[in-house]
Amino acid sequence: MKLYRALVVATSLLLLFSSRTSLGAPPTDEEKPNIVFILVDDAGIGDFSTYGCQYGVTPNIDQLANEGMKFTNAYSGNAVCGPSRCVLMTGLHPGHAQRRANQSKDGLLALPTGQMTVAKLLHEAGYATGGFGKWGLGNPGTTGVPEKQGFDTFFGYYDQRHAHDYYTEYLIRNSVRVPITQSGDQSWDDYSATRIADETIQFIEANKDRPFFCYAAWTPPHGAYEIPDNSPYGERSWTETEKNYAAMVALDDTDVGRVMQKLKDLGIDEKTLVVFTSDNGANANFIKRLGSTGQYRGYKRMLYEGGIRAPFIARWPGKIQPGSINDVQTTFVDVLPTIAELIGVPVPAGADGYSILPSLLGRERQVRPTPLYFEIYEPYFQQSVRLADWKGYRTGTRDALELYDLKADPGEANNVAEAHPDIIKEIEAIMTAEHTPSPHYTTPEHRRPAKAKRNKKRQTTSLKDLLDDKE
Ligand SMILES: [Ca+2]
Repeated sequence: MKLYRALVVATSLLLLFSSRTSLGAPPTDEEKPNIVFILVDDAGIGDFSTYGCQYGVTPNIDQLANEGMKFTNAYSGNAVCGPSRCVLMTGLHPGHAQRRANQSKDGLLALPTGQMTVAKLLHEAGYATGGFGKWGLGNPGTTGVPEKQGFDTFFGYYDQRHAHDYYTEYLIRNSVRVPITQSGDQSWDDYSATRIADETIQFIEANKDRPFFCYAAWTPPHGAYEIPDNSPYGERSWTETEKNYAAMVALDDTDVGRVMQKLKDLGIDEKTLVVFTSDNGANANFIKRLGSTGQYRGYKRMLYEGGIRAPFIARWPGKIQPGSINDVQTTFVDVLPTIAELIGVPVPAGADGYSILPSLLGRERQVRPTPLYFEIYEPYFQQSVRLADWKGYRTGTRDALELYDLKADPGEANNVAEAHPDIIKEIEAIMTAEHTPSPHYTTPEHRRPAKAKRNKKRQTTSLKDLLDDKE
């Protein structure tokens, strides 16, 4: 029997077991936890000391892991901002999701009317819903704005490019511009991340007496690599960009500490599930000196592990075992079904993921019932599949598939495709089945056109293109 089918059979049994054990009476309002979902932008798994950061420490995030559960096989939604956030919000994997690159043939796509989102699910269940930071799934005037996608309030950047400006003249609240007075000295008061973290904390305080969903989609350490004070790393013999980037990771850690302190001061930290993660792997600029993608190959925009491996930590006192480590394979696609189970509502039809609540609550050792599938259309079309410990990767739909054994080779250094034709066939079939064509993107058969058809100008993506981070 093929590995995939064997896995499905084994895990169907597990799911049957889990559905018996995890289903009970739906939680009452009193039992519904608050949810604080902290999503930082472009930080790699190697930026956090609990995951082995080589250049610095993130003590508040370490503490979150020490008091909660740390996932060691977690992935973001995709390898770049918009597509990753689309997976997170909709519960659709990258072969089904609307956004498969930051841009498309039809420009910047906005989430459509009628789209199920995590925020709508929670809003309909009576949660106060607030988002703070970068949205990226619909600009003002479109159907995709957060206040039409389940948020009572959203404060920050709607447009991804606007989010590059940390000393902006305005931020946006529910599609209305909020002027930011710039003193001109690029102080903390002028810095957008300060405002956004302050608003995050104010929302928590304002909603302390009712269930709330706080989506803290903070922008550091995404470029522009600017921060009023890079002093934690100011003395290092690094470039200013590297110092600023590292200081921006440290700022995220400080702000995690501020949120946790507020939850404790309000006496609600025991009824709050806090999740910390990042939307995609680190930018290529930070892999060499800082080791921001840890032991993994690749970086942001690549479907090698370095582009999609994510820190993922969850803390919920009395429910999640402190200091626990979980190796279940999970991606952002699982957030929507997990939250649905958590609040006792049915998983919306069409959702691709699985609830990892049994893992969070320590009820069972889950094994993922289906492979993990990713695709992305920038800088060129790529697909990847994680099937147990196998990792398949290819560009185009007909280019040769690379195969790695992640257990023996987490750095994807040794392509073992030739030795495993059966696994290759299986993964190719999964890639074909999970990829649904989208009218917004053209799917190439090959990364580069055949020689005879190739234009004089070679259609390659240079490292410079990758480093020139436009979104
Ligand atoms: Ca990002």
